[in-house]
Amino acid sequence: MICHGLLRTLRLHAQTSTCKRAGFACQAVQRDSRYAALQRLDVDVFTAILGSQNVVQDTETLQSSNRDWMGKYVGQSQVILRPSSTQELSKVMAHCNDRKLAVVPQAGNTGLAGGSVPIFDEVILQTAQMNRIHSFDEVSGALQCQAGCILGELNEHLAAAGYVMPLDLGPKDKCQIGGNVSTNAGGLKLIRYGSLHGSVLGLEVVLANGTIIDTMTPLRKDNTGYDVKQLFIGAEGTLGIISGVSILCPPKPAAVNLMFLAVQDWSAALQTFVRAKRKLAEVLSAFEFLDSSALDLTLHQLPHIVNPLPDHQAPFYLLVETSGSNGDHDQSKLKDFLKEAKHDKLIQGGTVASDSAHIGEIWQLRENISVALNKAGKTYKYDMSLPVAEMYGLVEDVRQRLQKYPVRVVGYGHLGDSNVHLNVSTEEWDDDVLHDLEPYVYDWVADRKGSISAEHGLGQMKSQYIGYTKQPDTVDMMRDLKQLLDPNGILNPYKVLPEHVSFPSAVNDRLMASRSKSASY
Ligand code: FAD
Ligand code: 2HG
Ligand code: ZN
Repeated sequence: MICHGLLRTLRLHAQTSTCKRAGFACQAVQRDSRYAALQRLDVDVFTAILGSQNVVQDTETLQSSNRDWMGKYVGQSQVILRPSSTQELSKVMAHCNDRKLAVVPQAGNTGLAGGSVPIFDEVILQTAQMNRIHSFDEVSGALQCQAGCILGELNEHLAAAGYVMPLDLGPKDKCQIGGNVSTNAGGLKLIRYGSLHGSVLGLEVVLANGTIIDTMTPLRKDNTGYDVKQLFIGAEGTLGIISGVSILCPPKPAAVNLMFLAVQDWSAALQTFVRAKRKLAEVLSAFEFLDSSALDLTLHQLPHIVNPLPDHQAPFYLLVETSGSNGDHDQSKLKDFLKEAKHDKLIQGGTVASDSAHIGEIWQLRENISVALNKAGKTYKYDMSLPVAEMYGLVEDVRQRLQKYPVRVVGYGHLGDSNVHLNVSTEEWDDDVLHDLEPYVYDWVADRKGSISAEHGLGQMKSQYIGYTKQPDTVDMMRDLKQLLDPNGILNPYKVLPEHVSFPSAVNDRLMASRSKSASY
């Protein structure tokens, strides 16, 4: 029995190949003939369920919804569906399942792994109209809403009651809570509020066949068997469509300070992090970093962004935020921290922002690095979890490796979460650059037992590399779960769990050895 799974994975591995599309890797996928093509009859059924205004087929809207935020992945869908309620969504899914029409859920379409757009002619299922807030409990902090609510708008709603969402990320004015949960987004405050696996209390999910799974509890504790909602957090729309979210929100901090610090090397950055955890302790709410390459690129591409330290040149910059309930208390902690860090020569210089305009200005710099990269040209984008001491080594190594090319290698990310964003910026996609990057960077991460996706997900960009982080038996178990929940495979096909999975050579050798052993029985 055990070998069955391994053999299944081996068979898949034997077919591994990648295609090249204009200098970036994509899976060697062909449209799966299991899926039906959209017919007039389908459009009629959708129109009867949703009304004609919510079945969109105009060329301009189709073009923009088929294209991801980076302009890298472009699908060929012929129809966009916009349900307003769980019931409508359920009816649409039941029809798609009966007809074997493949479906891509799309929320704010800010995903960075190509998961939110079709590859072929999949139906695009947009959740934007499912944007009602059901309830907010000012005592417990439990918010219940539809999945299409925009993150920034939820924050505005909560502000009136003195609460805030337990996650924050650059595209907050576009991304939706359903998209956040489906990617298990990390963002800028994970160090403080933890992952969505902890703060999501319950979900309502519509399965591929239209069945509605309702776990929308406002309760923090529920140990009645399997915690089913966890399956859908980070599933990137491959197991079900999230229609409702129940989430625990923390009180909005009354006092916030943000430091922007220059440090001379990676070791000083790490020591500053340790010092911040010790000295700032419970008020520490963000610990981010960017290298000088990220700073220069962002200031160059986006002239409206302000350099917080115009008189300093340093290899690394840190954003260290405190959030608490008592300004004086936090200020005194912050002063102690800065005094020690300066005394021990950890930091070269810095500035402290305590009013919201100045704080916002500094966050703008950090939040716009990806926007600047998009403006600069094409970007090979990687999002790795690595042991924190080693994580910048990846950026240095790749910079060295790509020296011969006219590229800019940029490193930044969530130092406090051991998550580095390695970005290689080029004018145009380049096969040679790609060849030197992949699978090299994935091997680099696998060798250190890291993760090839810390927060953006696998989407269509990284799915074939899932085996560089997940073990073969785990991949097989994921396939079984997918088969159970979506037997026709209509939900976000070709993503996350592709037909062909690559494994690093060490895993391959083990699989081959185990296959020859089982063959001798
Ligand atoms: P989409 O992009 O529309 O969808 C993302 C995935 O979820 C797709 O696979 C889609 O099919 C699926 N999906 C969407 N809605 C549903 C649903 N209701 N049910 C089931 N599946 C669904 N990410 C981080 O983690 N941290 C960051 O700091 C961060 N910063 C970013 C900064 C910028 C400038 C940009 C452009 C992106 C950033 N991202 C970040 C990535 C992205 O914003 C997040 O992944 C976000 O959570 C995606 O939300 P969305 O609403 O745009 O989802
Ligand atoms: C961030 O932390 C996002 O800013 C985007 O996760 C990272 O574009 C990227 O590489
Ligand atoms: Zn990030």
